[in-house]
Formats: sequence, structure tokens, C-alpha cells
Amino acid sequence: MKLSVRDSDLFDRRSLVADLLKERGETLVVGGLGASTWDLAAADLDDRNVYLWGGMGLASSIGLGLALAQPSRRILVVTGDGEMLMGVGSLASIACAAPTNLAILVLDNQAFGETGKQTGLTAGPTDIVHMAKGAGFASARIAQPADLPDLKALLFRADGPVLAVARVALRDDPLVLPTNNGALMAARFRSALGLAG
Ligand SMILES: Cc1ncc(C[n+]2csc(CCOP(=O)(O)OP(=O)(O)O)c2C)c(N)n1
Repeated sequence: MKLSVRDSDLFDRRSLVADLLKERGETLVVGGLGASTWDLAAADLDDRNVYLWGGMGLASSIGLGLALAQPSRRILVVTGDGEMLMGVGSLASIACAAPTNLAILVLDNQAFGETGKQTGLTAGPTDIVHMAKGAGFASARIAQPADLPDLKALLFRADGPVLAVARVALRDDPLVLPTNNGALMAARFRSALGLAG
């Protein structure tokens, strides 16, 4: 079954991520591999960002680890539909650990955009919102462009774990690459959090 999406329901992923990050405050942000990491880098090369680069399926698990290790900080995972589905079992682990400070935003272009726009699983019957609800998330929903303030409230202020799926257009945004030096990224991240090296 092919689910159709109206253009008016689609976000521009770059503007959405930039809009969200303007309101990040002290939030720690994890970017999934590929496009969501380029979106983060284009918006805000903040040392409190973690960029996945190649660890497909691990963004939400890294978010869970951060949420448990840093319970006083908000954690936002921004990732793609393919990346989220590769690590979908993490939704159950997250719901079970129930970190109130963890939010996940899935930028759903219904495709594996980064590797050549192959059709993704959410173009068919697969529904990540239902999966998160079934896992036991505190809240999970589709985000609509008309309800951006609600999306910000969910991602930054609602009791987690929460998940939103934002449907985004499939397009070729210019690449904006953060560092891929893991040791440097970790050192910057720890320093930004005031942790000893
Ligand atoms: C384990 C693993 N399998 C496959 C890949 C190749 N790969 C890199 S990005 C990507 C697609 C990601 O799709 P999605 O998360 O939906 O992001 P999009 O690029 O569509 O925004 C794939 C399959 C990988 N990096 N790691």
C-alpha cells in the first residue's frame, strides 16, 4: 500500500532543523547518519551536537545513553526514517528505560535519500508513530507544518520519551559536513558539557 502525502504536509528539512535549533537552549542533539547530520551542521555547528556519520541504526540508542547519563539535560535525536527503522528495537528499550528528557524527531522522506533515493519502508504500510506508541512512548505523533509551535513544545518540553515524525520533501540539499574525527568530536562535546577530558 502506497501512502500519499500532500505537499502542504511536507516540511523543508533544512528550515525545520534550523528553526528547532534556534530554540535548543541547553539541549544536546544527536544527528543520524547522512542527511540529518548535514541538516544539523548546516543549521548549527554547536559543540553539543553528536554526528553519527556511519553508524546506521544507532542514533536513538546514543540518545538513550546520553539521556540516562545526563538526566538534567534535554536530549534531541534528529534522524531519518531509514536510520530509525534500522534501530527500531531501541524504541522498546527507550520506552522501558522511560527517560523523561529524551525526544526523537524522524525526518521522513520515505526514501533512503543518502544512498540514491531508493524507496523507503515508510512509503509503504510501515508507520513509525504506531511503532513508538506500541513500544510504550509517552507520546508519538505526526508533525504538521502548520503546528510548528506544538512540535517545539513536544520536542523540547514534553515529558519523554516522545517521538515525532515530520514528513519532508525528498531533495538534494547541499552537503554541509561537520568533522568526522570522532576523538575531536568527543573532546569538544565533553568540554562543552564541562566534563573532564
Ligand atoms: C549498516 C549500514 N547500512 C547501510 C548504510 C548505507 N546508508 C547510508 S545512509 C543510508 C540511507 C539512510 O536513509 P534515511 O535514514 O531515511 O535518511 P535520508 O538519507 O533518506 O534522509 C544508507 C542505507 C550504512 N551507512 N550503514
